Amino acid sequence: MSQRMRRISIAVGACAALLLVAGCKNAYGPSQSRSNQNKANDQANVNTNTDAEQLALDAAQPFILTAQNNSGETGTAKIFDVNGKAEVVLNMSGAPDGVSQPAHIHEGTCAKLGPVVFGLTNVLDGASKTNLNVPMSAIFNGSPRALNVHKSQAESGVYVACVDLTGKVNEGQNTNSSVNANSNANTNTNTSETSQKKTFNITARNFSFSLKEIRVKKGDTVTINLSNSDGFHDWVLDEFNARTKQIGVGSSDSVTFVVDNTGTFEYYCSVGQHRAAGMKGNLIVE
Ligand SMILES: [Cu+2]
Repeated sequence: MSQRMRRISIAVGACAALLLVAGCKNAYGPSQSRSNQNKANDQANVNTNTDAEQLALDAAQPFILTAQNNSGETGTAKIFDVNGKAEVVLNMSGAPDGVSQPAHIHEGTCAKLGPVVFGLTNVLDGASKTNLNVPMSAIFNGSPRALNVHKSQAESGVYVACVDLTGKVNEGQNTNSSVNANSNANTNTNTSETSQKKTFNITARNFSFSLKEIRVKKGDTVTINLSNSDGFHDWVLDEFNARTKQIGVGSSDSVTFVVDNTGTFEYYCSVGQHRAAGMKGNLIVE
């Protein structure tokens, strides 16, 4: 017997007993108001993020959607990991009230959209949240991807906003620059200083670097040789203005810089949400 059936039968039983004495107009009263309360709770749950979800949402770097076809509709897309699965949250401004707008992640770029890879929850009054049943790496898999919003279900052929998720994916695919920098490592001919040339070989994959920590001394000239075994990545260290090209699988690129400050500095991959997905490490300068 379902809870509701049980509740009704109890109410009916109570009613039968009470009928003799006082009638039972109010026998359903409490049951009815509880049912409404449950509905309100269900509604609230729809809009309530878990703590982990909220933290990930707050930490995620937004992709900025730009307007298309004079829609005046712009916004942000946040794509982040929640318990191993990707979640996508859109916040659009300039969206028409009460109009359900389809949204997708497509193959390709905003300039040249390919087929839909992932359908997202329709944008309604500027908001959309989708829990995709795939890991982040299924979205940021090295192929160009774009996220776009369509005008309405009736006019889904009209695009109103879009953002490229992976940037210029082909740039740097075939770079082999300075891979041999290794051979020059530690051949320091500088006689007047204690600073050294230091070279580190780092392999990138979805979503980590093979070195999580690098230790050097102030004044060192540091070379990072980045190679990529999986996905599409770069290596970026903002404080010393150092960054490799974004490279595809099997490619490599190098960057050389002088560390003129002590401290702990975070390096990371600037592609998509890779940094948030854990693609980072520390350069410690002593
Ligand atoms: Cu990356």
